Amino acid sequence: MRPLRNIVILTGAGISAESGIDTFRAADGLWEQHRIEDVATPEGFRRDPALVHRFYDARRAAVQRAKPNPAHRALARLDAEWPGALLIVTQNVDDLHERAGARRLLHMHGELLSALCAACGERHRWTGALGAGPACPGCGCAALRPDVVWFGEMPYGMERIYTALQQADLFVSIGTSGAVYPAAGFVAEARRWGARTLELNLEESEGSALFDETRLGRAGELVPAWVEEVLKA
Ligand code: BV8
Repeated sequence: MRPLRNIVILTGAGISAESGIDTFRAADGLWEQHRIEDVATPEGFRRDPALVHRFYDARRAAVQRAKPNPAHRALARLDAEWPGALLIVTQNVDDLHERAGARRLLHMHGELLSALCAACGERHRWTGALGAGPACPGCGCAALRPDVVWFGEMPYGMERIYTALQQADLFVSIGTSGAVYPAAGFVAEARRWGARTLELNLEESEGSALFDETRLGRAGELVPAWVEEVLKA
């Protein structure tokens, strides 16, 4: 077993569940009678921008009322104390990891608190609503969209993620159903490069068979215990 130096952690909606943020499965992928896959797509936005803005404006407001939970805080502690390489790749668009203090963090599916201008490409921190078509602070066009990666769009940071997976000694997946690619393929990629793999989740996921170890339970309990274990080892 090679020494544990480089860690890659993938988080999903399950790590924010105990902060009161709905997971996608909890809403069983439905929102206002629309499948998430239909609302969270460029086609869905073209078809009905007001509906898609309602979906994201509601989530952007909810996230600002939510607080990081012990799982977010435990990963921030690991980030501060781990001497080796660490990368937290989150599929989540909330800002709870950074509000807990995580630094070595990558939002592969974008961020709710960021607006992307479809006209000039600039990104702006955004805490309010986008539904009323505010002007882009950069170019003045009313072309701001949520800065999130929709189905059919290329996730952010893929090169940095694959480089980290190649160098990983340990890959840990926390609170994700393993239903969405390319994130769901990271465990297989990590194994290909010889990493050990651990899953911390409320229930078996679609990828559980690919993990050396799966611990079932709530992230708020499993993650602090695991961080304690790793820092003490
Ligand atoms: C791309 C941002 C290519 C927006 C999101 C057929 C086969 C394979 C792939 C595809 C296919 N057809 C299409 C695809 C590709 C598609 C895809 O994977 N579709 C799925 C539906 C099959 N993927 C894409 O389109 C991706 N892009 O492939 O681009 C490309 C190539 C070249 C050039 C251009 C493009 C982009 C996907 C990103 C979509 N955006 N989010 C937003 O947030 O609104 S996805 C969104 O859903 C999340 O980000 C996340 O990734 C996913 C939901 O997953 P989870 O986070 O896992 O959440 P979920 O609710 O499912 O599960 C929660 C888990 O937590 C559960 O297991 C539960 O048990 C557990 N849990 C609950 N409570 C707790 C807990 N665990 C611990 N403690 C608790 N308390």
